[in-house]
Amino acid sequence: MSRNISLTQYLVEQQREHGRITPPLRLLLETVARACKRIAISVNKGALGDVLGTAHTENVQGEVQKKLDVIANEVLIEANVWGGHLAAMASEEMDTISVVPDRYPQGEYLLLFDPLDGSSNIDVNVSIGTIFSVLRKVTNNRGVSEDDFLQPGKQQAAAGYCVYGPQTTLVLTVGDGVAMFTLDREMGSWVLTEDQVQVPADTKEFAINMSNMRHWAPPVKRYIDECLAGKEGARGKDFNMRWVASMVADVHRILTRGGVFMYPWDKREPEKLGKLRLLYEANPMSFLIEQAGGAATNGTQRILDIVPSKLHERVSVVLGSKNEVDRVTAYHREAA
Ligand code: AFP
Repeated sequence: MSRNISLTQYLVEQQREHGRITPPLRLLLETVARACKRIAISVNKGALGDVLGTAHTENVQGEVQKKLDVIANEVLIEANVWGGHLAAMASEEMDTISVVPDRYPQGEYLLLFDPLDGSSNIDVNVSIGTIFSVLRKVTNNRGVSEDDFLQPGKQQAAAGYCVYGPQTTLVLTVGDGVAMFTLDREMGSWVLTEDQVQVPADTKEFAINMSNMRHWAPPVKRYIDECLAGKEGARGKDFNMRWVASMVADVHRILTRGGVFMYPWDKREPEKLGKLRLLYEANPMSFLIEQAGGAATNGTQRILDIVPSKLHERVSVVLGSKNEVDRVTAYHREAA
């Protein structure tokens, strides 16, 4: 059982005893955690606040924005812009990067986020979440540009998410394993409730949107068909299926009890490499999963090794229990 210490104490220990983080990174993570508390308040208002429904605007992906998408994005920007720990931010909800204005000091870190993931679940009261990723600005040229963000996920300094569900839980890695913090609403503070989270290497649970089956590539269809064949089939065991349509909720389940999550490329729009975004969805989730002993590939390549070419680049995702991810990846390599 973990010591029920606060997020602040956890981060101070990571900074002081493990030398894993710098004071500006500690400030960044505490600021993001505080912003997630603020987002949770809006999310929990539901129909009692003016937070449901659409904002009647579109984001860079051409998707209609929900009011909470816009609220969450604004909360994260406003919370992080003044602290002096960041050079710039990037968001699923913004076409281009948001550079820290000259009136504030610029720091060495870059913050990327999907401010509210799972938007299709907002109005039906199903778990949603905020996903964030932290990179260092490695180029020492003056200023900051989109190119500074185009780093492979293995360069991340930290990553995490907050899931707004039956509990409000912040899940975080700074490269020293995965820690989970539950929001104590009476104190208004994050309390460490799990540390050194481990994903079981085997599982009997897969997560995929089955309605897309006819569009999948053969290796994906082969893997899922074997799961569906159960005890009588090649796998010799029965499987269960879960699909929340909130990546945060599906990944949280996998970090908690194992499983394999897949959003693969499919032939509906062949030029699109996948639905999920590399920089602020797949990379942070892959960092967390690998830090917990799991694996994450795009079917053939480790996700954290992919060098991005565009800010809003998409990617095919297979992540979770290592032995299952390895099997799906092997099927793709055999097919290739
Ligand atoms: P939204 O934020 O647009 O609801 O998308 C959520 C998501 O990016 C990811 O969180 C889910 O795993 C996936 O899309 C669900 O996609 P489908 O709705 O196609 O199943």
